[in-house]
Amino acid sequence: MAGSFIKKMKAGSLAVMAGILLSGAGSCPAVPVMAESAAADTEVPAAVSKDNNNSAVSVNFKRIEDDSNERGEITGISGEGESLWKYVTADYSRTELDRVNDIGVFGGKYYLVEGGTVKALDLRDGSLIWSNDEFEGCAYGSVFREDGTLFLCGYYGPDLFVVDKDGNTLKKIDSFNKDYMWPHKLELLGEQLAITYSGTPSGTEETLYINLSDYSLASGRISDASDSGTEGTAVADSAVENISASSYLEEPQYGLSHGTSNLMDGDLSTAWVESADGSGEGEAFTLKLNGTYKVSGFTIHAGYQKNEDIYAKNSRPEKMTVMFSDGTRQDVELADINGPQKITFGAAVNTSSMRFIIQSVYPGTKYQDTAVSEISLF
Ligand SMILES: [Ca+2]
Repeated sequence: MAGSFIKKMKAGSLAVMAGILLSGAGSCPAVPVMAESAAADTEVPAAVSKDNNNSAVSVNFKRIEDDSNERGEITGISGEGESLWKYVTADYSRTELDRVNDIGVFGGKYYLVEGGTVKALDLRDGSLIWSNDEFEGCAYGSVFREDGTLFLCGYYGPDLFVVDKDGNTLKKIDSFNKDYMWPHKLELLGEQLAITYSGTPSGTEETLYINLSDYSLASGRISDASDSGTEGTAVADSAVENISASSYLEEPQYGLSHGTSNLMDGDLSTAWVESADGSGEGEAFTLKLNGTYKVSGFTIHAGYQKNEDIYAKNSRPEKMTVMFSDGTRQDVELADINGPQKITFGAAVNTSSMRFIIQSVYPGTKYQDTAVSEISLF
């Protein structure tokens, strides 16, 4: 496929090809969009202490910015609307992330983050009860557990910071999965914590689930009665919404484009062909589903299966890693056969996307390019 005159093209250089949205990791914006991510901000003006001694104290958080600096002004307000106290943070040089983050009121304390330090103020008089400088992040997601434990995520990390009601660090995890960036929303779901990321392999918002017993990455959400949607429904190929890829080969002199639409067109004479230098190790394509489905495995026609000759001349994937939307992965090894092969996972996975990453190849006799003619999910 790849003669010296053949133009190779990175998928990321094209916006749209053949109606397939390209949403690989390369499309992440250099400067993240922060709009609507500071969910905690909206809660504070109405926040009311759960402490009986201060049942009517609420807190107002105001961010004050000038050209180069920002600071926070926090005011405690009585039930009669009278200002009880004021706490003013230090001045911080402005960055693309807010340096002062308002967390909210819980258990007689008001919580904020300033300059990466978590602080708890006494709701009665605004005095500092404790501060913890180990977070070091900009908090765009937070949630309290009933016992006063506070969970935070930093937009640029850490992915998770856990501090108890007295200010002791319980856990800090910089990253659960290096392919998932920009966590901005936390939700407690019984024994699990859901972390929502906007920088993900699929290019769309995805959620990882953490087991709170040991802070390990779960293979998915533990289902409960409140689960809705399609989770647990067996997948069908019609659930595939779009397919993106790290690269694909164009051969304009032949009028051929080996894009991702070839992966599920039911035609063995067409194939997705990667176009990276070398044999394509590390190249990948991602199937994005229109919901969360139970996937038991896949059937693949690996290699360019137009005919025996073309199959032999091009490289075929040998070992592949399949990565799921919850960050878990399964490694599979394919046989070198010009025909279908069915791969069944050890356990079915609930997922909303699948990224197939080439780890090694059976080299082609003439071309280095690695191809896949068809893939189907079950
Ligand atoms: Ca095909």
